Amino acid sequence: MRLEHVELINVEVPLVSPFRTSFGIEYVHEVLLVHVITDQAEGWAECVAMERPAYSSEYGSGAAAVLREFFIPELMQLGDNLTAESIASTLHWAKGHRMSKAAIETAVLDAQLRATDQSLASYLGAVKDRVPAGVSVGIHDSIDALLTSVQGYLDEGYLRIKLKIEPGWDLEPVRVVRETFGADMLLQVDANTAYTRVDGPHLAQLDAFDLLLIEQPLDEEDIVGHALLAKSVQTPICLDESIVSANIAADAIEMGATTIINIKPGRVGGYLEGVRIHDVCAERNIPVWCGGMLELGIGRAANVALAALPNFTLPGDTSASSRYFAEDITEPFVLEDGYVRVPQGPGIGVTPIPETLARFTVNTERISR
Ligand code: NPQ
Ligand code: MG
Repeated sequence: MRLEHVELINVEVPLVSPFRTSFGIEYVHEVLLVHVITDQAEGWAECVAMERPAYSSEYGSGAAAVLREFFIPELMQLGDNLTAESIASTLHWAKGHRMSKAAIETAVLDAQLRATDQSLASYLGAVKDRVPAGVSVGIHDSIDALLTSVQGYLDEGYLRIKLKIEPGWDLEPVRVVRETFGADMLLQVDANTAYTRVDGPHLAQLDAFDLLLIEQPLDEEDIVGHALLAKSVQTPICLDESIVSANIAADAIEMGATTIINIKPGRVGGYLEGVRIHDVCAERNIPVWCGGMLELGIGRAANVALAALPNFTLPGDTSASSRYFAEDITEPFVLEDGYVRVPQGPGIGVTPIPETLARFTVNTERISR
């Protein structure tokens, strides 16, 4: 396949409500889309870098820069030799920038699969045609407001609730949600690195609430700290930010830092590396689930395909589009009895609706061979 043109498209889509985590609050979702035009087909991907480097060191305009200046020209120079499977090794010289690598790899993979009329789900090894949906619930201004939100998501049919926590918003909201909605509800928490190693005894108080897991309590680089914490907390520790490759996943498991892993393809450099993490975890009896980065339909479609692999045994943050957006740029993903359907069409199975995409687009840059 030959890469002829790449469009870097900046879109801004309003959120249905502000989303607050331990690292900040977002009101409007600003995303970089990657649209590749090859000699055989077109492909789409969504770069999951946030506007600001708050979740990880990557951020939207930086992602566009590294794609424009380095990755896209290098892949164009491959001429006819481009395949999705060769991208990671071609760009291996470049340190980091995994979200940018994931975006270009996924867009090329989408084009390649469309050219051969295969779905991403079947290519990755999916074994399900629908996946259970969890929902990530932001930090609220009051317990009452939180309870109203959680009640709404349960009414919609979400099968698992994840509460965002931080120091000052942890034991009490978790206790009240557990007591209000009962022992049967699947409940977990995500700290997005808001705690430190001395917080072991504090976080151990969450053990009373029968949580599925505590996600990423400590700094992304503190894998040893998570191994230490796991000794003082009964609730399983699940790493998100720390797991940036299959090798790191294997090491973190070996050290006892994580007994469940959140896989986000963007964070680890793409869906192919995501599958490798899935396999590393399956071999070690470590369950995985698919994380989310507030994806639009383009990114959501690909995540749902990945979440259909066999070792994704916990509900993911694979919510319906309406969790974040009143209007998506693709046909929206909807909840059906708490599940989201796995796209079956070629490639990621969805494309942006041109008029809708145009309305949310704030800039388009075209890079040609
Ligand atoms: C997580 N996601 O699991 C992330 C964090 C997160 C669904 O909880 C813009 C872009 C805002 C990406 C806010 C969920 C974001 C973002 C939070 C990712 O840690
Ligand atoms: Mg997380």
